[in-house]
Amino acid sequence: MTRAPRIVVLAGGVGGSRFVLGVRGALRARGLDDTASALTVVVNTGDDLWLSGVRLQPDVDSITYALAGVNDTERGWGRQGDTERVNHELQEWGAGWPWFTLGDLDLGTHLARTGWLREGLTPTQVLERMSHRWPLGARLLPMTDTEVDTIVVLHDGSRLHFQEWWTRHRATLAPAAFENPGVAASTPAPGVVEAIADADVVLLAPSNPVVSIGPILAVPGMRVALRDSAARVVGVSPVIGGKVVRGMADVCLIAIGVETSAAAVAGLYGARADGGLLDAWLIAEEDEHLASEVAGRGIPALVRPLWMTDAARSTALAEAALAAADV
Ligand code: FO1
Repeated sequence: MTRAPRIVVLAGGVGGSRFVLGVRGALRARGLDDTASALTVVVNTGDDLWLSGVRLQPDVDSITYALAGVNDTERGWGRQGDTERVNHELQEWGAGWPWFTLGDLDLGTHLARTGWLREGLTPTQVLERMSHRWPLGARLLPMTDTEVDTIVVLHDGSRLHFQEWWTRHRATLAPAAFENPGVAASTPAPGVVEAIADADVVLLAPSNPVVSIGPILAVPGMRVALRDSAARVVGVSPVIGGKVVRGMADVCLIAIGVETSAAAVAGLYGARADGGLLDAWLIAEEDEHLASEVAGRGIPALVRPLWMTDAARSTALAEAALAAADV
C-alpha cells in the first residue's frame, strides 16, 4: 500500500489505551509522521458519568492521557503524579463518592469538559478541542454524542452504576446482566460511520468485550457500518490462557454466558461471513490449541504474542493486527 493506511480502532479502558499506543507506534515505525490522519479511535463512552457536577469520561481520558504520555501507568487511570487535595475537600463536604478518587489534575480535565458541554459543544467537539493540547497522533471520536450509561443488574434485581460496581465493589457482586440505558436511542457520533466506511482495517482492541467494546457495538448503526465497510475487521483477544489480561472482564463474560476463553470471545463477536464482525482473530501462543475451535466458528485465527508488557510489544502486536488485514 503506497498511501497511508486508514485505520479505525474500537477501544476502551487500559487494554484499549495500550493497544492504541501500539498502533501509533506501528505507524511511526513505518515512517509515517502524520499518524493522526491515519488513525481514528472510536472510544467507549458507556462508562461516563456525572459526579460532583462534572462529566467524567474514564475511557476517553485514559486513552487521551496515554497518547499524551501523562497517564498514571501504575494505576491504569488518571494523571501521573496527581494529587488529591480537591478530592479530600469533596469528601469533607460529603460530596461525590467516598470510594472514587478525583485527582486534582484530572479534575481540571473534567471542569474544562463540563464547561464546554454547558456552553453547548457536543462531546465530539469537546474531544476535538481537547485533542489540541497534546500531539496525540490519533483522532479520537466518542462512540456517540448522547449520554449512555452502563448499569449492572444484580441477581436480587438491584441496579448499580458500572463505576460503583467496578470501583467500590471491585466487581465482587455477581452481575445478572448489564444494561445500557440511552443506547437504543443513540446514533454513532459524527464522523464514526464515515471513518469506518473509509477504513482499510477496523481493529477491535483487546478491551473488555462486555463493558468496553459491547456498548460501542450496541450503538444502533455501528454493526451495520462495520458489516458494510470494505475494511477488514481484525480483533485481538483480551483473554490469554483462559484468563483475562487485566481488570475483571471474566466476571462480565460469565454474566452474559460467555466462557473466559479466546475462542468463546471470538464466538461472541462472530464471523463476518456469518453476519458477525470478524475477518480475523488474534490469539495468544498460550491458546494455540484453540485455533481450530476459532476456525470452526468460521473465523481465521492467527497465533501471535499478545502480551503488551512494554511499548515494543504493543507495537509488535499492532503490527501483527495490521498485517492480518494486509495493511
Ligand atoms: N478506578 C478505581 O479503581 N478507583 C477510582 O477511584 C477511580 C477513579 C477514576 C476517576 C476518573 C477516571 O477517569 C477513572 C477513574 N477510575 C477509578 C478508573 C475507572 O473506574 C475504570 O477503570 C474504567 O472506567 C474502566 O475502564
